[in-house]
Amino acid sequence: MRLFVRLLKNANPKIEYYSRFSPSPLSIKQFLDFGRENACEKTSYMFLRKELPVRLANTMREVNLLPDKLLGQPSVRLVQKWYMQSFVELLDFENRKPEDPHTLNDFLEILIDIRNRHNDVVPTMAQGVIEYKEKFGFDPFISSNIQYFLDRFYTNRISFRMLINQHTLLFGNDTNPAHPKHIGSIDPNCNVAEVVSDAYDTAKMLCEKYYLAAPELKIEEFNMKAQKKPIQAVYVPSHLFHMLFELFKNSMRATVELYENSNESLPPVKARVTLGKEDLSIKISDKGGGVPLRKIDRLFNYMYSTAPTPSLEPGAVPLAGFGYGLPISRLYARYFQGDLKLYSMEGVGTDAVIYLKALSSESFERLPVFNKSAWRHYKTTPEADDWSNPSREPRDAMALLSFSLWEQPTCIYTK
Ligand code: W6P
Repeated sequence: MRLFVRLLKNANPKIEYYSRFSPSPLSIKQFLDFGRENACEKTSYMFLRKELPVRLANTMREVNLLPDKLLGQPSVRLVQKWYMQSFVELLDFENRKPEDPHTLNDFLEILIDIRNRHNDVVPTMAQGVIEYKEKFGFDPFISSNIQYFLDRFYTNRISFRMLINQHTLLFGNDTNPAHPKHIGSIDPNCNVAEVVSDAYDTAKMLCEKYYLAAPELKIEEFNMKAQKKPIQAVYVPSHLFHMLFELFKNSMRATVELYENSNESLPPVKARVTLGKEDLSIKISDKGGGVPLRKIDRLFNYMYSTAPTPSLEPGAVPLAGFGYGLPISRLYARYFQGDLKLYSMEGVGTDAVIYLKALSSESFERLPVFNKSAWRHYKTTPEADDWSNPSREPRDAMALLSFSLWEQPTCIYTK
C-alpha cells in the first residue's frame, strides 16, 4: 500500500512524460509476423512496458480536457480512477529487467488484472453521459465534444485491449485450443462468409426470441482476385463478428417491425462479400423501410442514443437498442483503416457496408494522438454557422425579396 502511495505521487509527472510520446501504430501484418516467427516474450515486454503507458497517458490527458460538468460525474471519476490505477501498476515495470525471474510472469498477471479492471468502461462512460444529460440537458456543442472524445477514447481502448490480448494469448497459458492456427486474436485465414453466417445465426436467435420470426439470410461472394475461391481476410474475427452482429440486429429489427402487421413473408437480409485489390467489402442489405437521411447521423451519436437506463425501459427489446453498437462498430472498422457506412433509402431499406483493407500490410492501427490539434477541439468555442439556415417564414423572405427588387433594386448590388 505504501508503495502505491509513493507511486501515485510520481504519477502526474509520469503521465506528462509518457503523453509526450505518440503511440506507435502496428499493422496486422506486424502483429502476425511478430507472433508467428520469433514470438519473443522479452521483446514484447520491452515494447509494451513503454507503449502501454504511452497509450494510457495520451488518453488520460485528453480525459482531463472534458468539460468540468462532465468530469464531475461520479461514473467519469470512477473510470479516471481505473486508468490511474492501471497506469501506476505499469510504472512498476519501468526498471524491471526482463531477465529477472518474476518479471515476465508478474507482467502477464498485471495485464490480465488491467484488462478485467477496464471491462465496464463503455457502460460506465455511458452512465456518465446519462448523468450529464439528466442534469444539464442535451447541448449540441457538448454533444459534438463528447462525440469527438468518445470516438478517440474508445479507439484507444480497443487498441489497448488488442495489445494486451496479443501478449496474453501468445505468452500466457490462456492460449486458445479451439483455434490453434490463430495468432493471438488474429486469424490469418479468416473466412469472411463464415463470420457473416455466425453473426447472422446469433442475431437470428435473439430476433426469434423477441419477435417469433426473423428474416432469412442470402450470402453472395465476389472474389475479384481469385475467382470462385472463398474470400479470406487476415483479421480479428471477434471484431468482424461484433460489427456484423450489430448490423444484423438492426436489419432484422427494421424488417420485422415493418412487417409486423402484414401477412406478407419477410424479405430476406442479403449479405454480399467482395474482394478487390484494395478493399474487402461486406454489404448487409435489408428491406426494412429505411431511415430518412436527417436521422442517419443520430444512429452514430453517443449522446443522442444514450437513453436513460436503456435495458430497463418497460417493453424494451434488447435487439438493436440503438445504443452504442453502431458507433463502436464503426470504430472497430476504422481501427484497421476500414470504415462502416450506412446508405439508406427511406421507404425501402438500408444498405450497411463494412470496408476492410484487403492487405494486412496496409491495415495499420488508426490511433488518436494527444497534441495541440486535439487540444484545440476541446478548447475552441463554436463559431457562427457558415451555411444558411432555412428561413423559418418563407413568406418573409419573399416579401423582402420583392421589396428590394421593386423598390430599391440597386441596393442588392451596391452592398
Ligand atoms: C435500418 C436501420 C439500420 C441501421 C444499421 C444497419 C441496418 C439498418 N436498417 O432500418
